[in-house]
Amino acid sequence: MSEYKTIDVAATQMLDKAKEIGFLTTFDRAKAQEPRCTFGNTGICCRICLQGPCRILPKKPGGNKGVCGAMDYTIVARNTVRYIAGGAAAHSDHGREIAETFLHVAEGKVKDYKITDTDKLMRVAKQIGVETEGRDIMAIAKDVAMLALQEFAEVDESKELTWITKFSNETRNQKFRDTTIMPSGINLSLAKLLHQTHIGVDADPVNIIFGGLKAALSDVAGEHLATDLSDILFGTGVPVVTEANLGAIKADKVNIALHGHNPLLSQVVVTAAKEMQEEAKAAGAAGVNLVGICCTGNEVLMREGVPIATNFSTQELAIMTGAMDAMVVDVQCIMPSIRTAAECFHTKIVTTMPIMKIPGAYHFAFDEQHAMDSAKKIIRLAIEAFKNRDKDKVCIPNIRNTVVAGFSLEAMYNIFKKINPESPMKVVTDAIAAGEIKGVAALIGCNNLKGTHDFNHTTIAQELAKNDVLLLATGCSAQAHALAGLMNGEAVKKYAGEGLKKFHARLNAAAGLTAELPLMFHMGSCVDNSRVQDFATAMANEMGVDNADIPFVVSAPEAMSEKAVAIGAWNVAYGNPTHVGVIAPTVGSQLVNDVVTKIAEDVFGGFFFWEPDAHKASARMVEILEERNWKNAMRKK
Ligand code: XCC
Ligand code: SF4
Repeated sequence: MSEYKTIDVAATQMLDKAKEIGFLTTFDRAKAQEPRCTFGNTGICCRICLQGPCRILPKKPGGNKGVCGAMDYTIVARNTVRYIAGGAAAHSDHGREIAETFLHVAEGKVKDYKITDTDKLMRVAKQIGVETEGRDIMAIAKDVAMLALQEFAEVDESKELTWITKFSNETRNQKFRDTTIMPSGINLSLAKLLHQTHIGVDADPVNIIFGGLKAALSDVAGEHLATDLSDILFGTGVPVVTEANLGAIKADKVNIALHGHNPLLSQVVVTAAKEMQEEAKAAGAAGVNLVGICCTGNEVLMREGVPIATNFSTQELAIMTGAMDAMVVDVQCIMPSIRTAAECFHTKIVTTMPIMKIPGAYHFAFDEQHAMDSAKKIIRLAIEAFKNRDKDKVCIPNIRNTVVAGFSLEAMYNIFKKINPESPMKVVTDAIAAGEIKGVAALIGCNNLKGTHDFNHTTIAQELAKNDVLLLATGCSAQAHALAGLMNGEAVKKYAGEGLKKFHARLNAAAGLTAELPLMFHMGSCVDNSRVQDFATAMANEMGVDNADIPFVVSAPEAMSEKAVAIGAWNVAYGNPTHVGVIAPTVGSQLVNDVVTKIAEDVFGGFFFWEPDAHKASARMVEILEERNWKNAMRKK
């Protein structure tokens, strides 16, 4: 075991190097923050108004409430749902930006983007009720764009979000209506939630949580339309074979990392890089080599097969290789410290979005009218930097693992259809009914240095696989598996139980791909958790039961970001048991904690559970799947 809190061998090597040159990484900073303040850690510190921070101090007279009289449950509930608002705002703003560009494509106003997947455009249009018969593609695209933008703008509270109602089944839609959490407009529900949690507004923790769930459903709509419109613009993922880990950085090439979340610019960088190989060669390099970090990395991996360099907690370490010529970042999960790390080397940090700048970094403002120009300028900057690279400082860990990725729901259906052309999802539900596999688990979310980097992700994956659970993955969790060599066919042989092996063998025989299917199906970035929920909804439809009855669990083994809280919350609303591998800051109020971990199950069928221990968490997930299978079997009798 490494002296550092990571299981990644390449990361360990780079942490040694960081130590040598005296660069303090996020691993050092995480240590410096210990011990944490108990009030903050348990959620009972309120900073919502300037009279605060107020803490709950039960031993002092008057100390059991905030200055305004807010009880622990109000404070905890407000803090929790404000995470959801932050997360949903991030996802949805990303979705809105894609929708804006999508509209301009439909109007013929931009030259660097086009409609790539017309089949998906037609499918989405039909699903959301846009007329397609005999109409021009661009007219259909425009209607889809307008509907997408209306999701944000709607203020009529009698309306319902299209991307919720049209992609969820009727039992869930009714559940959302009955519990008053069906949103009408994305912006409205986020603004309302901030209003609801202002000082002196809502004191009722249950009402606050329901406001939070409404915002979380807005998050689903923002994510789903981001995924749909990105697929239509850039193509829907198909299986690709590539590699992961720092060894994907090449000593003889101009290396550019694509980091962040929004594919609008990175996708164009991929196209530009193909055209600029010669320019790089003229500078003495063997070509341009792109690698991905975090979800921008996942986007370009799914569609273009760009290798993964690393995930969230180890982003600084990609720079420590000394061979990273430029790191291009857009939004979300970008540590400001990459700029400081870059100072030790020749690396150029390039920010690209108006809301995301880092002092001292280059800023190439993204503008859809000049996307290709910007992409080329960025690559030229990297080529220039390459010329200044200090060869003596280059040290790339010789670690790379084969990755088979690119499993959009469409790609998975294409495989399932070869076994069952009529009802593709029946391939999965039949295997569950036959007891071959126990169910499906989605491994999602971030890294969190309260634990050991990537340990929970990979341990839970192995444990669930051993117990014949079919695995889906997104986000930094997917990257953790890829980095560790779990996202390929070899890992199936090594870690899958007998049933899961049989299931995979059948899929492999049908799929007829050159590579064997991987232990977990990489469904994309975090906004692509909408694909995961579509998978679950399809299972429920196939089984003819409510979402809350399907053998399906979700795990965010190292959750960190506000977006992860939003995703977790809507998963619970959709009826999914949701494991979180860190203790959530809801434990400061027994009442709120009970609502989200127990009472939620009575209302939605889904619930949270906090379990930092990967083995215990896996055991609990297997138990949940078995229990749901048992109940389904009883129902049939
Ligand atoms: Fe960020 Fe999406 Fe979390 Fe990774 S998984 S740390 S949110 S990059 Ni989304
Ligand atoms: Fe304190 Fe109430 Fe202000 Fe929160 S809202 S900081 S509990 S006075």
